[in-house]
Amino acid sequence: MCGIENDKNHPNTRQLLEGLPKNWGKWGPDDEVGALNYLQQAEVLRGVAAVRQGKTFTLQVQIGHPGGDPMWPARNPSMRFNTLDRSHYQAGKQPSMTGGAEYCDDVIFMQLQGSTQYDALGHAWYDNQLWNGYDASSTVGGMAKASVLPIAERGVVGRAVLIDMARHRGKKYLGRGETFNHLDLLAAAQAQGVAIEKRDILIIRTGSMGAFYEYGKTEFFKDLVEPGLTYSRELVDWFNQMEIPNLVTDTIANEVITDPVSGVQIPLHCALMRNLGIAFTEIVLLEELAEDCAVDGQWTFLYTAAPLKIVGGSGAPVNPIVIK
Ligand code: UVW
Repeated sequence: MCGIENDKNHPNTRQLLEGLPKNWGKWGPDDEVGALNYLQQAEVLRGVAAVRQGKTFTLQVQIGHPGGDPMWPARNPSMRFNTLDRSHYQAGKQPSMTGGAEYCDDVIFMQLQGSTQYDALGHAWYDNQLWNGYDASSTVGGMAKASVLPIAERGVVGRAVLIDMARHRGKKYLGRGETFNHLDLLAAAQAQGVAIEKRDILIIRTGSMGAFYEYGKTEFFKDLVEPGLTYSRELVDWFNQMEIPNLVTDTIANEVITDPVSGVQIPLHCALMRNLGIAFTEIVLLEELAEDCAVDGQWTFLYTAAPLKIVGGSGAPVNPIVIK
């Protein structure tokens, strides 16, 4: 990820977020899934009740797409290699199984934030403390606290609402660095004829991932400043009051990385993930789902996601499925 030198003209993250709500301790001193605790049986049933047509959509981008993966260029691209295929049998390096069966195998080396993924709640922090107050030294050599594993063990199921900010602004894709806030989300929801309800999983489309595949990797990453949510105290309060368990977007960072007002970087990772315990899901592909919602007018559905169970992981790939 990108980063800038600390600039004395900017407040630090603690100063920026001073006095804002924190959910530390709300679900006990050992909690590692945060606001996902809001998704109890009643919320699962609310999600199930949103299913009306039986249509299904998967939201993951492809890992190893020939055009490249939509991840920060500073991170290593995914590399998948065959360790066994037909060529090994042809070259006499591998005997067929008794009876003649053959098979192929492969390995992958990838950044856990290098595709559609759940971030661990401890993925980003400031002041040496992670979600729920865990010490940042617990991240060394693998996350001992607030890793992605407890999220993966639990799974995520609930009612989700899709807010199509790009469509709301009459655009195919939001522009470079184009911002929006919770009031814009509410205006878009109203225009879509849908209400964002308390404890909804909030899915926001900017069109960014569609742009990645349309323009190609080189053009997409040229001077990239992602569009997205921007920090304000009111926005953080709104997420807290709405008890949003999970923020899902089609951008790499789920927010405009550098707050245009304060200059502080990733303030929403800090205010929403670290302090409120809201799970972050990034790099989802929403083009097909959004098109379908625009046609049938159904913007809410059952959302299910099970990130991979990676011990100590700061994140894990996931292929969310929604059912309308
Ligand atoms: C950071 O913001 C640090 O990473 P990501 O966008 O993958 O959450």
